[in-house]
Amino acid sequence: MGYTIAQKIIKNHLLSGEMTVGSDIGLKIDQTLTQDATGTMAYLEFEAIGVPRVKTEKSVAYIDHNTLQTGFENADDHRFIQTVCRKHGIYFSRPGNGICHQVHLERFGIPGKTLIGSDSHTPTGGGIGMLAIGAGGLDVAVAMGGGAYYITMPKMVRINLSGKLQPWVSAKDVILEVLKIMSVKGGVGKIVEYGGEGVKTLTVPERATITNMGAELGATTSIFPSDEVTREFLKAQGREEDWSELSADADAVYDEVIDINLSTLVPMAACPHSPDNIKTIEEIGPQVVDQVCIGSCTNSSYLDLMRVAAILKGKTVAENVSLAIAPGSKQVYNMLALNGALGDLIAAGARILECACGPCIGMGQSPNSKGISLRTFNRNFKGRSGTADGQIYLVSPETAAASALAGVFCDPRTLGDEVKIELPEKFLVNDNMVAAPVPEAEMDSVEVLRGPNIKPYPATYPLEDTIEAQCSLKVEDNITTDHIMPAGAKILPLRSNIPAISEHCFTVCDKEFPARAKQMGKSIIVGGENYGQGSSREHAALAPLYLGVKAVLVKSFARIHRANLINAGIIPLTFVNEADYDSISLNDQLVLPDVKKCIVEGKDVVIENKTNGKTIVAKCELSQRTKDIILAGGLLNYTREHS
Ligand code: MIC
Ligand code: SF4
Repeated sequence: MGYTIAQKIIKNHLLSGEMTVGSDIGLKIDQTLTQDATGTMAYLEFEAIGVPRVKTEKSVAYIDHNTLQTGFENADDHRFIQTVCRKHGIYFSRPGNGICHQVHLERFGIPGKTLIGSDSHTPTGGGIGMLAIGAGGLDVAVAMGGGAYYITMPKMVRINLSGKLQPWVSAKDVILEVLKIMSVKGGVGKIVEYGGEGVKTLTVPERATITNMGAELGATTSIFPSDEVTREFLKAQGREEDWSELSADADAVYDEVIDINLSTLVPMAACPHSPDNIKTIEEIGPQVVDQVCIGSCTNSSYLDLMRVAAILKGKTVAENVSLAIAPGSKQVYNMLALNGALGDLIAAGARILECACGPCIGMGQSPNSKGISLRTFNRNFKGRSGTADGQIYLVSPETAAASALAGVFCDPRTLGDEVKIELPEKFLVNDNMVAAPVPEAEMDSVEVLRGPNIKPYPATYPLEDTIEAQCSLKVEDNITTDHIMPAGAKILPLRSNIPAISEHCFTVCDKEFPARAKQMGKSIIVGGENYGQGSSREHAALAPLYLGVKAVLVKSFARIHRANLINAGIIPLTFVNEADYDSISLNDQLVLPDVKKCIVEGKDVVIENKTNGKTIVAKCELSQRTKDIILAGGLLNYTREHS
């Protein structure tokens, strides 16, 4: 039996476990990346582990999220990350150099290698044939220290692409179609592989748009083969020597196969408030638009922005629309500046932002009240834009640009002749904004600079025999990490200060939650399906940990968040009988008798509801390693105990 692309990479990096679906496998990690919003915590954790120099082939820290410096916090954190990197062997991509995933794809990604990143869109690297996975900061810290990265061996999904995209239909429309088919929880426990004749019609940046937004499927990662198209891209980046061929064996076996004919796709949008709420632009009709934002790690490549510039050239953005554009990297920005396309964007009235995440994470450009905002981004969760009642639609750059001119939703196919933009034979390569670390012999000369906003990792304790706690919150299905630990310009600067950021935990759902949880001392959160979907931010586990949450009991979990809960020492429980969800209410007094024994013995956990007298059971499916982590009170304690 042959192997899929992902299985081949896993096989080459397998440190422990069996490659059978559902078993815990440990992978050797070749490269890591961090960004600044998760990075400060990840490097504090790396310091706590105590390994002097990173043991990966390449580790890169990017500054791209917290770039709005409205107080000292973000600048202090950047300085901390910069000095930690210089000392411990990590490359530092300076603010202004671009969004981690875009820059990593351009400059560092290598087919066949493993990459983990403290950001859920790390699978962007799958566009170049890497096994690239989003993880919590602590997992990244452990991998930097040379430790394995553990995942559950996923199922394999094959998406067969046939045909060719029609003019004005974009890679974004491909992933929107996949989201329509699979939904935001359809990818949990799976790796999505692309194959078929249609693959060779897609460039690397287009493939990366698709693997990037595969994060919204809840998938472990997504991956394309590495072929001649990949070689051309790497050659144009001056890195042809990094190329190697990688494809699935003809007799590889997939658990699920989906066929998509690219020729039949049309421009689409993900409507408020979920990336899988898909309609065609035609179906939406000519509704008035207030704002258009172009950029983010999904759609800010040279190709994307050149297409936008060609559409806007010589025209003016509609009077009722504010158009913001953030190029994905310094390479893209600089090339647009040199070839005149930037001038076309400026002349048309675009508000040009620095190359960073910006509006995607609510760092500025929040839309007006009830404002309709078309964005080329990947998430449209409620409130994420910074405007609680903002109506966010996720679209392709072509649809975004056409609509910015029309002032209403506009199907770009109505624009007439296609704009033909080819990938350049040579990208503008200048890595002057990537600072190298000092040689190991000089590391002692580097002082790590810490600002007053940096507070230590919250205290964790070994698991108790029995837990008595109250239900501090009850939430519904599809709760995102943006609900649990909101981001945005006001809250993101607190990422290195868990006591302060905890005050915002779950406030999107219930303003009283932080105070109530603190007052209860110990508590349990109850939720529905796909709990914790979205980002990799471990703050969505660390803030509940700080507020005394001992267990989270839900119908099902999203992968990264579940791992982050375990890393924080919070017990992840799922209902054996989903109907029991109805038998727990806010403030109920719950007892988990002998929970420690149940976990050690791998038995179901009994939950006695003292308030209504009902008893239910919950599953706690853990491998030996994750059991040990929970028993130790989290991965940091566990790593210290095992090193
Ligand atoms: C996001 O898109 O939600 C983020 C901000 O990039 C997060 C990471 C974070 O919260 O810092 C992610 O996707 O992991
Ligand atoms: Fe940045 Fe948005 Fe991409 Fe997250 S999804 S890494 S916030 S651009």
